[in-house]
Amino acid sequence: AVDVVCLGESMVTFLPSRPGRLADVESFTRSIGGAESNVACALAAAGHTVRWIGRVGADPFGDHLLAAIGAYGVDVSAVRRDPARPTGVYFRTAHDRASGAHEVAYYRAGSAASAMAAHNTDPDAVRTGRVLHLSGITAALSDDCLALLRDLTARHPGRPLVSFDVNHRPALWRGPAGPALLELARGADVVFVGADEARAAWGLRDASDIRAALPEPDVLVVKQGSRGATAFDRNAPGAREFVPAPRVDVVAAVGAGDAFAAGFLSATLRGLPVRDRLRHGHLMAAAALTAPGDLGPVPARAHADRLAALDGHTWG
Ligand code: KDG
Repeated sequence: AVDVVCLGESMVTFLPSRPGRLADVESFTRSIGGAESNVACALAAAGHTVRWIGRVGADPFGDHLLAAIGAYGVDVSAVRRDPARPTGVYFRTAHDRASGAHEVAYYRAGSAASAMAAHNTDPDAVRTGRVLHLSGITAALSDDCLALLRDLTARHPGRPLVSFDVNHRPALWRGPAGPALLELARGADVVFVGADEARAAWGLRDASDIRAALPEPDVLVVKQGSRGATAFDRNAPGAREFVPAPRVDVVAAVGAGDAFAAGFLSATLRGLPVRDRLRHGHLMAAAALTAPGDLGPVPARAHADRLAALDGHTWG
């Protein structure tokens, strides 16, 4: 069994060569994106055994994703190729330091990944990890994808530890996302949600309100942007822990949440206490925030441990 299985859509990502609106930028560099495969790559780079399960087209971009994700050391052998549907693609703008705003253009409706369903997903490949990591993005891709996530978050004995990043993407939902995202989060063991997402999807204001609405997961992590993150862990003394985020000069914010989840899950697999899980989440996020792509360079484990052990100014 591998440490972690991540399931979701991966896309070829086009990063702009300069700041500006999508309507104005003329050239882009090809890269890779997709929340769950980002988590998979970061965890593999951090030394874990990881399988990514997705569906890509039988096209050159599908070839590229398999090669690029495989090059991180992620097992891509359970990824299916779809001869009838294309690999998803997305373009985004550079981070605007002044406003923090960015534009995203998805070309993924009807993509190969949107055809993921229980009947074409190998159940052994999905369930034979210690952790199964999923996200709310998949739920928005199609009815079949939503049904697959419902299946995978159903509680039953012997299932892997189910990790769920809410990843609210309003642009992908045709109806309201809130109820489905809440239902899926309730079925998970570890949940990641941004305070901004919880406000947009569920109208909830602070970490305590979010915990009150989501009491089921053993671990709930509320990410409070540049301020830090709060974890509620039913099995930890104190049950609630806040760790401030280190201050960084943001180059690109996209992918920081995935990096945070990877750092937190890596520390979880290593049995570290909740404070250190949060610190490792912040460190991976800082690496992603200070790199232009959706995936940042992952610090070596010994290096990350030294940074996580720093006190004083670093961790407030
Ligand atoms: O979390 C980063 C992702 O948003 C990005 O890589 C693309 O998966 C993606 C999405 O659906 O927005």
